Amino acid sequence: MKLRWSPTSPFVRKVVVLMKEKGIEDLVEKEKSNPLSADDRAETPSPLGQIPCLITDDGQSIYDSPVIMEYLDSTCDGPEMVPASGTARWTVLTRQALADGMIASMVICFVESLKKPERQSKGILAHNKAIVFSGIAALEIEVGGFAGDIDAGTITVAVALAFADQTFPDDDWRVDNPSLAAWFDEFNRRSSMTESVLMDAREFK
Ligand SMILES: N[C@@H](CCC(=O)N[C@@H](CS)C(=O)NCC(=O)O)C(=O)O
Repeated sequence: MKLRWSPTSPFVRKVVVLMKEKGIEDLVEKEKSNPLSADDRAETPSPLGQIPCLITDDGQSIYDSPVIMEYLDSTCDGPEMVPASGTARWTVLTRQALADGMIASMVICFVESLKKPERQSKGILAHNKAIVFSGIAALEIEVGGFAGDIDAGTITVAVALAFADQTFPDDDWRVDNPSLAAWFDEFNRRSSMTESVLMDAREFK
């Protein structure tokens, strides 16, 4: 299998953390792709041109990150990351969707930040930042229910919180969300997280 990959993408990072947690990283060859490069986007088999995109051994393209995670979970050995059925399944997938939405809003903030200051939209930045902090407030209430779980939901939450530190360095979400902060502090020490820290997309060539 091949993964269209970049060390700058939080959506790719989710997949990488899952592969490390399942112990299957060796099964997947990483192929570098810069999401800011039109040439690289054209080479990605997804018609959306986005990463992550997984290419299976028989040539099937699988995207986006939740689908790749579920594919790897259901076809490879290792601890289960997406429960197969029941309430647990919908809880994990919904938690993943919440954190994915937060990441998508932060990607919008990042793209906005690439513009000259006078061309940046304060409205777009404020709206998307509010989405992220609303997600964080919801997770602060939920965290007692998922502390200790390692699954597609908690992996995505951890990647989103790490990306919030990178996206909003001057707004420490930990101040108003102490339980989530304590959970993240522990999760973030896992080798799957310390070995997959993102680099700034502005520095990636
Ligand atoms: N919903 C997708 C989002 C993927 C995504 O937005 N990837 C970004 C990189 S972080 C990308 O490839 N952007 C390039 C583009 O949209 O042109 C997922 O979960 O995989």
